[in-house]
Amino acid sequence: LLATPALIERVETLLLDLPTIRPHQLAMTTMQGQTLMLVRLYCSDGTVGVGEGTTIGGLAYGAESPEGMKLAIDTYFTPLLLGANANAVPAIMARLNTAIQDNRFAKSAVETALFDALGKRTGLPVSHLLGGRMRESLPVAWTLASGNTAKDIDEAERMLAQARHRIFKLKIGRRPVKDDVAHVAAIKKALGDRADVRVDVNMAWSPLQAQHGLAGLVDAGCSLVEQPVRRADALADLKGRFPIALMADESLTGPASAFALARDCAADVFAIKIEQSGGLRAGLQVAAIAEAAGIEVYGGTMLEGAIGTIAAAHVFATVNQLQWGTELFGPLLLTEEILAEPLNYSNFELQIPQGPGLGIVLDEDRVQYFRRDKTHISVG
Ligand code: MUC
Ligand code: MG
Repeated sequence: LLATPALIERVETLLLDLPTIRPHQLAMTTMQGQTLMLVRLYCSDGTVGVGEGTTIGGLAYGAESPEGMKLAIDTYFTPLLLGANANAVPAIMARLNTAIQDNRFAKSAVETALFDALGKRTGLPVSHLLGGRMRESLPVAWTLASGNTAKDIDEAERMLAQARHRIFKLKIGRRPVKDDVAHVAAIKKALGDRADVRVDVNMAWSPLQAQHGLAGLVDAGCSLVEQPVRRADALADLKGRFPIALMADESLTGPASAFALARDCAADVFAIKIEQSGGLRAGLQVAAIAEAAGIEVYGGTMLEGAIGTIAAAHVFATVNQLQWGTELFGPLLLTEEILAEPLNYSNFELQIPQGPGLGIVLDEDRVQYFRRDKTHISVG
């Protein structure tokens, strides 16, 4: 089956704009919607692979934006992809990594599309192409980020009642530290042992603020704090000083940074994200470094839509231990469905699809409807 090359004949990129169910407030921005950059690879055997790139608040989170990814793929990735043998995923990624610096989110989208096509070609789910599954479903956290304590408690109660989530990540770092700590304490008090409460500071605290913040979070009953400070050396200074798990997110930009963080004992937990790692296999390399270093693992999100979420789910299906579960809730933050059949979130978990490739089918009419450029609208 794979003896005959499947050549990449066409590369298509498009931007989809989708509203969020409510404003999503983080330390650095408030999101009202999400933009998905989709890439489709059309191969000579008739298979088509799809991948997705997202960011948070345009350029608010990092150096890539959906528009920038589209431009990079159209201008610089496409000439390297056209005519390449789509079966040789590692060779294509090596070629991209040699010719193109950084652009990790765009590379993750392209590698997702390559694996989706390879899976469709071979009849195997992406998780099987990556070595096989440890689990068939993933625990999924929900992010409380309405900006209002009472609203967040109501939202958490609804999630618990629906058996959708019992792990809650609170976005803090925008207000004074003591107000943030009071917000976390109020939510944890309301939810008690029914829920695990964690926070993400998105680098907003200085090292000194973090000393106060972590002490307060311990008293509030919070189990984990994600990236409270910007610098990796400041993370390392905090580690082990408070009885709360310290998780690296923004500091983790792929295997080399994972190695440095592990060497410097800078985190208890790694938030592994396929986009931030530079792809699916790079994400697995980060997981391998974590395992070797005795660092625990969490399946992170860049608030991807269904495609990026399921690509990450296939990766997290294969990691040995996933001590902190995942936060693969991205599609649930969007008002609009772009799949023919929605993802299955039930019993606090996301079921990993069984079909070939990513195992999902796009609703093409809806994809076309939400396209930013609307080139599908024919006049007359
Ligand atoms: C981040 O910083 O982890 C994940 C969940 C969420 O609400 O935002 C993201 C990004
Ligand atoms: Mg984070």
